[in-house]
Amino acid sequence: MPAIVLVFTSARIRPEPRVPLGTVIMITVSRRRFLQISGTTAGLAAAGSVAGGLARGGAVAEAPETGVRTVPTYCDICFWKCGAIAYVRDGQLWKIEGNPADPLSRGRLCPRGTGGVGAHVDPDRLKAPLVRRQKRGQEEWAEVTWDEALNVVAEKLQKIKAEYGPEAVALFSHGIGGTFLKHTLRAFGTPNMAAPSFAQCRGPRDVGFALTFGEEVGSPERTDIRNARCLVLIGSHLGENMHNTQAQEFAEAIGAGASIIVVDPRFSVAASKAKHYLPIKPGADLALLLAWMNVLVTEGLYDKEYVDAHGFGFDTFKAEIASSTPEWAYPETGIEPSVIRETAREMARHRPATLVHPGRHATWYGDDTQRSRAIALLNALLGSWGRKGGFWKPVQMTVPGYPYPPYPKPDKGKVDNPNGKYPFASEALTTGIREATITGAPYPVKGWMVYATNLLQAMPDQRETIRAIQALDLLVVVDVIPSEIAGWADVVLPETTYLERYDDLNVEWFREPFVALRQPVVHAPHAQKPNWWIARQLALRLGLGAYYPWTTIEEYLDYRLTKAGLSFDTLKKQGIIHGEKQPVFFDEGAEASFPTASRKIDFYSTTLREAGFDPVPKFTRPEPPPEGSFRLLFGRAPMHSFSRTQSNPILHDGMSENAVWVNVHVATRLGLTDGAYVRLRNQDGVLSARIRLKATERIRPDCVYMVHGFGHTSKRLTRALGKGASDAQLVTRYATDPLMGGTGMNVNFVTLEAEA
Ligand SMILES: Nc1nc2c(c(=O)[nH]1)N[C@H]1C(S)=C(S)[C@@H](COP(=O)(O)OP(=O)(O)OC[C@H]3O[C@@H](n4cnc5c(=O)[nH]c(N)nc54)[C@H](O)[C@@H]3O)O[C@H]1N2
Ligand SMILES: Nc1nc2c(c(=O)[nH]1)N[C@H]1C(S)=C(S)[C@@H](COP(=O)(O)OP(=O)(O)OC[C@H]3O[C@@H](n4cnc5c(=O)[nH]c(N)nc54)[C@H](O)[C@@H]3O)O[C@H]1N2
Ligand code: SF4
Ligand SMILES: [Mo]
Repeated sequence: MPAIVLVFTSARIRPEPRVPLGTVIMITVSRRRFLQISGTTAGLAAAGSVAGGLARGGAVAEAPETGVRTVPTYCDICFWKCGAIAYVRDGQLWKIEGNPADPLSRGRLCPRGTGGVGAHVDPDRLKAPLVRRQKRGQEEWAEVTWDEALNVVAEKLQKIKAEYGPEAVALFSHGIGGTFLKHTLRAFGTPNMAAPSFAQCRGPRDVGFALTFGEEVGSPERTDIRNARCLVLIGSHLGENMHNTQAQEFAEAIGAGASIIVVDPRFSVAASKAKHYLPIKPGADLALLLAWMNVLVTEGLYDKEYVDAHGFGFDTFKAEIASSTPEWAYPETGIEPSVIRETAREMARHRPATLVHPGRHATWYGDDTQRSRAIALLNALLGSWGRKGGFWKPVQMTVPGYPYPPYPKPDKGKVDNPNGKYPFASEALTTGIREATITGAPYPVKGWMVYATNLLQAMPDQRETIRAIQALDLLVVVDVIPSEIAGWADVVLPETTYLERYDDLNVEWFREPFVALRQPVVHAPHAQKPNWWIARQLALRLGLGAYYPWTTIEEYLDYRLTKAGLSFDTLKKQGIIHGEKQPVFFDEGAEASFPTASRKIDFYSTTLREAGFDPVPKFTRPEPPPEGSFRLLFGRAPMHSFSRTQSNPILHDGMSENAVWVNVHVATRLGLTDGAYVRLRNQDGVLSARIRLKATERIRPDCVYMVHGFGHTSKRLTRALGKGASDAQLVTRYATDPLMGGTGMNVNFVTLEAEA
């Protein structure tokens, strides 16, 4: 392995030979293959087989299925949608592998995708529809039939509509499975639907890039990681953040000798692969970005030709960043001026194949859109947008939608962002709907339908979420397991897992166009039903049958594919159909268009100026933790997705609890020992569940870190209950981004208490 140069500045951090908790599968084999993405958990997966083959549960009694069959589909353990091939042996789900024909998985799944078998066999799964029998939140229900459950929901929705109008019903949903419920609720007449993937995740990034280049980064991100010669990761902890394609391309870039620069207060897995590691003071990234740009401009290292051809307002931008020198940034960031200069020059050396990764979970400090805009501007200076090794332009196949009658036009506008308070909120705000539910303004919200999002773990300030729930007339949760949000529901509807259902087509925006199919591999083991069936049955009961001219989803899918000139049968066999390659880089003939106000790359944004915001990003120092407190940071582990996989028996075995990372010198000073249980108390007095302490040199002394998604409190999640602590519980404070309403959640401070 080539030498890895580690740059340590103010923080006393040293790399640790030990692999961090939760990264057991990150085996350092070689530079090329350090990320063991493929079949590492196949042995575990094989152990998970239970009854549930497609041969069971049919109307006609069939002979038991024998032999092995394979079914192509796409994964849903996270939202990346990797193409997979599921194996069924003697009627039982056996294992899942990557589909080699799929550009997202490229034949390999991440550990979570491989562990998808566990979602099917999880004994804690919701099995039948439930109707609440006790006070909200007590998790006491009666099992009912689908007819009874859907009738209750339809009746209550009609009552809310009659009293307050259809807009008083809101839908929270995450992922492609929400498509048909959205359709039903649009037909019902509400415009209010939101996902945490905007205001709690990528919203500021997409808005920041759109304000600069006129286009969003999107998902999957349009990042050409595999061709990057220099890759800059600012917080993006690829390798722990297991978005499969990106993790694979990251390994490929390292294998090809790309220069890696990692900026993170914590020595992440990605940092261990870096040529330069910058342990930044949390929240100071914008200062670093401005200083980097200052160096590129003052030393004349930026792509002048590209900026001249495509840039708008460069001279004003240059004047604005003139004072943001590395010396100015040093006390803010803790990164020495020489290091800032050296890394800026490194980026310039490899341009335009230098990719400053835009990140994904960008809701950190409340100034996130401006920080993301600075990342966009740095890429613009390096000329990487539209260039190989930078950002490609996504392409997509044309697959027409199903022709439905037009939706009714709601009388009232969307409830989440009254009077355009957040002028650049390009998608709906979950927190805005929550606020309207609590206050009744601008108008009352009385019903929530929640699909595949655990709002109690995903939204900041659980107390506010519970307050909003208490103000509702109806809370319906569609989930696969008894999640925390299901625990508060009036009606719980059990969905089939992704391995037991069709979903809508994935007509992907990617560097090559393709369409992928999710299809049933095995039968649902109990009374669970797929989302399309639930959405359709609900529509029928709401008198909206005209919006469901098809009776089965096969009819719907066949119609769409036929219209596109594609064969449903072929797609069922292959799981994927490729479209024709198209140019995705400017040099190859992709159009260099920038749909901003100036039709160019906005170095200076008149759009922002007119809305009363800084036209060129400016740094504001984040509030430091009070003496004796630490900033709470959080992130991902390769074995888990958010709060959705901790009860999955296979993934639970891979990592059963999280730990809190604390700088070893801090731990020693506080008399806390590695591996012992502690509790965290936040600035508002909220005390966490007990969590193991990981005393390490791999984190700055001013912050602590934990993996998100643990600390479940739902009584019915028997395997996950009481294991580890929840960052979400401690996020009682958030800083709202004034541009687009994103909720910066890295603004909570905690103290540590030894567990007796
Ligand atoms: N295994 C797995 N992979 C996933 C997911 C999952 O649930 N599980 N979820 C997917 C989704 S939807 C998303 S959005 C992404 C999220 O993944 P990313 O976008 O990569 O992650 P973030 O949560 O923004 O960043 C976490 C990292 O930022 C560092 N950090 C914290 N504060 C700061 C700071 O002030 N400055 C800097 N420079 N770094 C900081 C933390 O130490 C940590 O290493 O992961 C995706 N991939
Ligand atoms: N404190 C804190 N908050 C965060 C984050 C964080 O790191 N820390 N991360 C943020 C980010 S980046 C994002 S993208 C969001 C993610 O937020 P969410 O999308 O809400 O993520 P999960 O918490 O995993 O909740 C998913 C829910 O869907 C259920 N589910 C899984 N599969 C299915 C299915 O097939 N059908 C149905 N009906 N339900 C299913 C799961 O059981 C679970 O209850 O959270 C954000 N909020
Ligand atoms: S990244 Fe992993 S969990 Fe997500 S879709 Fe792909 S294989 Fe599944
Ligand atoms: Mo996310």
